[in-house]
Order: sequence, then structure tokens, then C-alpha cells
Amino acid sequence: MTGASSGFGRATARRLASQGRPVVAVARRMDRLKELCDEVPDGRVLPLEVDVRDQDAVAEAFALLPDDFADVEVVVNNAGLSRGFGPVQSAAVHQWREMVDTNVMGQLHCLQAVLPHLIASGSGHIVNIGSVAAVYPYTGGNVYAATKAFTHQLSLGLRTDLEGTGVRVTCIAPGMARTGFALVRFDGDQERADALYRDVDPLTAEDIAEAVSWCLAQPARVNVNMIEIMPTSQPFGLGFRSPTTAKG
Ligand code: NDP
Ligand code: 8X3
Repeated sequence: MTGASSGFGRATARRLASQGRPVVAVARRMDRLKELCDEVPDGRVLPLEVDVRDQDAVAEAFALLPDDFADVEVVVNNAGLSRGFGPVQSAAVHQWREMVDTNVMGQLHCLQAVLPHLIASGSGHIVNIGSVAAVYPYTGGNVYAATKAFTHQLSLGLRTDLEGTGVRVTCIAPGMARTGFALVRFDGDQERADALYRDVDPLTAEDIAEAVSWCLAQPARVNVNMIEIMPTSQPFGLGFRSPTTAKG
């Protein structure tokens, strides 16, 4: 489970551990991962401080998993972020690089580390977290949305590459959810993050944990390719209403 220190990842790790699954919880903030471990009894969560952008660190972490956690059956590729909200013509290159390195390369590093094991086992399930941003554009979404479109297409591509292996691939595309996501996007500006959700009753991290859990629970013959989940109050990309529209 990558990105297990917050939001979807944390809720999903909690959910899967409560079902008796051993969970390898990956993120950079060890203090948060330790909090997660404290919430889950019986040592079912193994906290691993790994930056998914670091290919060698990801490979090493997987290769050195202790016996109780080594038989990986499910990979939830969830670690990801957005930086900035400006139009592409005025964006900062370092923000693009961080999003691409995390959302695109990070996912690939995790896949590379774990796929040989899943294929050898003849089963397993990869769940990639995409986004409605990949499908419904909004101003300022540009590069972030494109990294998520990568995830959607990669998921379909994986399905073809893994034909006959027994390994399943699912992409879940959530809409607006109140997690740490907006705070990261706005570099810790809580007021801006809160403003994003003002007119929306957003999804919760638990809503997405429930979707992941449901996909995993399907019989082995069933592959859920894609689930798109938006808040009821979000019919558009990012739920934006222009001031004019909002007033009617
Ligand atoms: P959070 O900010 O709450 O969680 C993001 C998680 O990703 C954190 O655990 C963070 O851990 C981890 N992470 C980020 N960078 C790295 C890295 N380099 N290495 C390892 N872990 C990393 O946001 P969400 O839970 O909302 O986001 C989870 C996923 O869902 C993301 O891929 C996001 O794009 C996607 N998403 C979010 C939506 C939303 O509205 N919230 C909607 C649609 C998709 P740490 O900082 O400790 O490393
Ligand atoms: C995050 C959803 O709409 O805030 O992927 O970009 S959105």
C-alpha cells in the first residue's frame, strides 16, 4: 500500500488490515505510519519509509520484506500528489517534475519491484489510483491530470500484458475528496485548501477504501477494470462553479 501515511492510503491500509491482511505501509513520513500501526492491533501493518521516486529504494524495500509480509498479493499504487494550480503557461517546472516523478515514475517503480512476484504466484491484484481529473478537465489541472491519464492508460495496458497470468488490474478514479491532497497542492495553505471544498460535500477516504475492498473481494474470474467515483455534488471537473453560474 503506497501513500499509507494519509488520506486514501491510510484508510485503505486500515480497512485491509482489519480484514486480517498483512499490510506493508509505504510513505515518507514515518511518524504518520507509526500512528497507523498504533491504530491496527496485532502487528498487521509493517511501516516502510520509502520515497517511491527512488527506484533503488523501492526495489530494495520489496526485496527485503520480512517473511510475514513477503508474499505480496495486492499492490495499491496510491502514493501521489498535485502541486500548484496555475495554467500550464505559467507553471513551475520543478512542480511538474515532482508530479511526474511521483505519480508516473513512482507507480512504475512499484510495479517493476512487485510484478515478477505476482506473475510467479499466478494471482494477485494491482489497484492503481487514478482520478476524475484525467477525464474531466479543469483550469489548472493540466500536468496533474495528465499524470493521472497516464495511470488510467497504464492500467489498461497492464491488463493486456498480464493476460493469462491470473493477475488482475483495477483503476479507481476518485473525484474530490477531503484528504491531505489539497493542502499539499497549495503548499500548506489551509485557507485555500478549505475553500476548494466550500460548495461540495466531498468524498471521504473511507469511500475509496470501500471501493478498493469491494474490487479485491470479487471472485478471481472478475476483473473490475475501472471505477469512477464522484461526490454527488460534483458533476464537473473539480466541482467548480463560476460565480455567475453559482448565483444562477
Ligand atoms: P494525501 O495527501 O492525503 O495522501 C497522499 C499520500 O501519498 C501520502 O501518504 C504521502 O505520504 C504519499 N506520497 C506522496 N509522495 C510520495 C513519495 N514520493 N513517496 C512515497 N509516498 C508518497 O492525498 P490523497 O489520499 O487524496 O491521495 C492519494 C492518491 O489519490 C493520489 O495519487 C492522488 O493523486 C489521488 N487522488 C486524490 C483525490 C482527492 O481529491 N483527494 C481525488 C482523485 C485522486 P508522505 O507524504 O508521507 O510520503
Ligand atoms: C484529485 C481530484 O479533481 O481535485 O485527483 O483534481 S481533483
